[in-house]
Amino acid sequence: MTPPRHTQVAVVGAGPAGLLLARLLHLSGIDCVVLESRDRTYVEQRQRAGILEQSTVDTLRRAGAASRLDREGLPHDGIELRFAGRRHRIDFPALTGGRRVWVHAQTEVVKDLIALQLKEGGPLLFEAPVRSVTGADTDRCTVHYTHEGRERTLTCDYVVGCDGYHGVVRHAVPEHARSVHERGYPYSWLGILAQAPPCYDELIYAHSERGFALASMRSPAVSRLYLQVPNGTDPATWPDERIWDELEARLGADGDWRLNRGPITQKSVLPMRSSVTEPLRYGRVLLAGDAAHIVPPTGAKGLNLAASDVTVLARAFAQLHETGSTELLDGYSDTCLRRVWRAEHFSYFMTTTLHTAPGQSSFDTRLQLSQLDRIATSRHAAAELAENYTGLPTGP
Ligand code: RFL
Ligand code: PHB
Repeated sequence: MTPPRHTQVAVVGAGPAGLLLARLLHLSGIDCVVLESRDRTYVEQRQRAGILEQSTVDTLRRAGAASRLDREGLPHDGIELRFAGRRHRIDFPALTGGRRVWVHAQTEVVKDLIALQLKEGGPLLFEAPVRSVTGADTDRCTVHYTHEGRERTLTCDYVVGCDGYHGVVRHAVPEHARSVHERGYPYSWLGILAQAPPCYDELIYAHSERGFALASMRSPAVSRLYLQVPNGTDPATWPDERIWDELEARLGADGDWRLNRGPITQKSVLPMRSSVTEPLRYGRVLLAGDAAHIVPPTGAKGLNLAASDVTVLARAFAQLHETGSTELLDGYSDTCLRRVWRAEHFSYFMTTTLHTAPGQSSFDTRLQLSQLDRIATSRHAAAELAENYTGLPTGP
């Protein structure tokens, strides 16, 4: 099949942001073409997020992409904080007026959205890397990409960069028109996937003198676990037994608590960064998801922010399509950035409260423990965490 030469909306990137946007546009009768640089297997296997907020689940349901999520996803009504030998549960519905989250792997969301797009949606081209986008400030943009060894172009009314943190679409915005706000962290996560039943029925976020640890899951038979490690750590220096021993030491709250050990099927080190590129729109180019902002994973916000950006954007394109009004599109950047900055703050807060920085002073550790004690003893402090974790409703 010859790829189309023109479309209404060109979507660059087939991660959760690009795929969900394409689905929502299809449901509004808007033409789009999705261009993805990697192959389908790679995109479907990339291990990433595991927590979906209520509003992400609501959007996936509205998009008709939640049947497996509704069968296999695990609703969670709380998380456990462990610190200073104490265990404290945050009860989400009680603190937020009924909101909760779902444990459901990003890989599964992506597989279902790809299957729907290929069956019902517009063209989705894999192994089609976009090189550049031109004409952002003209009436019509051009996307330059490669497919099956040939240089191709796609003209469109709008381009949406859903091409992740290392994407190219943001470079279509001149440097004078964008600003980047960034922050690094002096630690990374070693993440594993293990064939072992989860050690607990909710997620455990643990502060410890040895560093942060997180116990999550993918299913009743598969655990997903993370350990804080120094930046630049080679996963090969962490044999399986060392990982299990360290997880047990950091997560253990009392003597009789045990982790379920099992074969480790995946092991990788993930650096952490906070970054926001502003604004999210320049002329006919828009940015969504990790292409515009990233957060450290401690607040479980990245995928959910990507989903809320494209929910707002799809509504704006639907308004334009139906009424000719650009009102929502003109407000897209401001609407999203408000939520983005809230999530940036929450992710930064969770990260800096739970991790131990190299050379951290005893003063800073006492402040962290005081903050955790406050969350454990004040309904207001716990509600603040619960509201942020379960996510704010998607406006406007
Ligand atoms: P993605 O998923 O990076 O997808 C971008 C896509 O664009 C393609 N691409 C290009 N295509 C064409 N031409 C080019 N020039 C291109 N350049 C890039 C890429 O191949 C890719 O397919 O961005 P998107 O869609 O914005 O989605 C963002 C999420 O993937 C990300 O925010 C989350 O995974 C973050 N995250 C979490 N988020 C949560 O909400 N809850 C969590 O529990 C959670 N846990 C996590 C996480 C991220 C992690 N890592 C690996 C950083 C846990 C981890 C370990
Ligand atoms: C995950 O299950 O991968 C996960 C859960 C919670 C986080 C980060 C990652 O904060």
